[in-house]
Amino acid sequence: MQQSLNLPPARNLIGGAWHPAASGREMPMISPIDGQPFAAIAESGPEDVDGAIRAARAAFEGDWGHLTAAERGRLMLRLALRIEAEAESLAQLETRDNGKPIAQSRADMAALARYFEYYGGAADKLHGEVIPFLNGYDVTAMREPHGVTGHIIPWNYPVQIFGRSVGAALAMGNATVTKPAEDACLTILRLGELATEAGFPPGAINIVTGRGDVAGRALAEHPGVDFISFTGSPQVGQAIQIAAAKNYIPCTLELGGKSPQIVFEDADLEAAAPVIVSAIVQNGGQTCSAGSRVLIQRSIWQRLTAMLAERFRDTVARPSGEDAVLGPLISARQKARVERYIAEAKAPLIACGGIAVDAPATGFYVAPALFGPVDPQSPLAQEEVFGPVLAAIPFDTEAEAIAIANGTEYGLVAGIWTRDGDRQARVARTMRCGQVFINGYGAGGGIELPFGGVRKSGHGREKGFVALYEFSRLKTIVHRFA
Ligand code: TXE
Repeated sequence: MQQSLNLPPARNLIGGAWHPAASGREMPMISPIDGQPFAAIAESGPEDVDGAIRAARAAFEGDWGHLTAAERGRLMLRLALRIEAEAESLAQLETRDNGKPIAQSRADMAALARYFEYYGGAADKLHGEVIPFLNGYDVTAMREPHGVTGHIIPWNYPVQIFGRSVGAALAMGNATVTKPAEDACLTILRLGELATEAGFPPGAINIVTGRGDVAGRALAEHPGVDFISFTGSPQVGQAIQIAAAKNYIPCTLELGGKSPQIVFEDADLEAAAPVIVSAIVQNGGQTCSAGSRVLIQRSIWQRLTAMLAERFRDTVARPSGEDAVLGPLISARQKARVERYIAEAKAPLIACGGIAVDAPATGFYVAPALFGPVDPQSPLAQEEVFGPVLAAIPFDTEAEAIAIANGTEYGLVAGIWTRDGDRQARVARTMRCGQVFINGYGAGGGIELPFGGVRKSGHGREKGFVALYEFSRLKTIVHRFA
């Protein structure tokens, strides 16, 4: 099993070479499928992070920084092809490391290749401007890279989040240091190997593994970093923003959500029901943009909850197989967290799914659960569970639906289901969040679509062309001529 997985070394990628942690320490990687250790990673400390940041700075001031935008883009396209060629072995590794069903891992690898294709193609497309000013002056505003960018990445979509943030940063010419999550990071280490094979100069892509509160913290607080991209919990996001403020640098924060889907009585329920269920079951509900609340107009409450219940009962958590849709959760800690929300739910359980008989008892499986009617102010409707748990909430009027939808501290994504075109436009504009889907739900949407939140869901936009503005800064050059 292990040989066919193509395991990366328990080392950090620093300056183009693989180094063990300076302390020599390693930490085990546990597979969520059976709860057993199957690999190891370097348990890095501040000195390893410091080495990676120095290597990135040297690359930025050296070979990498001297490439033209077109040359950077070409390297990224070459990496996209390497990823495509290795997609199946990367997907197998991801499923073992993360537990997600193999179909989801394959989709993640396709998205990863697409990120490098998209941002590789965009590397030489972001132009500056010439600004009309006084006579005798040429004024240009040009985009330039920040320098060394830090990327702190969670375990739920390791390669997609690497693709969207490191991809955009590289396109703009930054040199990068990534600290992947200790719960799932092996595919990111493999990517480091593929990037070296694709010809990236040493130091353009550095990867340092280890604990968040040690290696992650060292990266966030290091004065040698010019920009931080963070995806993870609000608590850590706040610490990242404070660290960034202390160093006077910008950051993007993507911190999850409690995203609503509002279903009005005139909606196409046959189309809505499967999408609503998959938006909370996909990746075990461990998706920042999971549709974790469904707001249902009271006149269709019985009909739609019955349709959702049927699908929940049919959904079984299983060790990955070709047709699996729900796998284990990432860790014993995450399983305990989700089970606590289920046990403490004050609302009636409408339906739950199952756990397959061949799922190892030591794995981190949780059966999906549908609750309702849920009090919109209760923890189940206010807090991010990050598991396959859907809170159904009834409403009577459009105004009430909007108030409930916007009534949490989060604001990442919203879904609206109605055939009424005026209502579609009206409600979409009132949603306090970064992305709205009408008669569909894309769980984060495509690579081309700007993505990010408001308030506790974070700030800044990644994905799409606009991310290139985040990962670069503007310099105005005023040239007086005679
Ligand atoms: O997140 P953490 P956890 C939410 C979700 C989940 C909860 C906890 O609700 O249940 O957060 O998950 C690194 N300085 N999301 O504990 O701790 C860590 O190593 C610097 C939503 O896994 O925030 C990892 O690489 N870095 C989310 C990353 O931060 C630190 C995805 C995320 O870990 C650090 C994940 C520190 N002090 C969780 N402490 C989303 N937006 O999709 C940890 N890290």
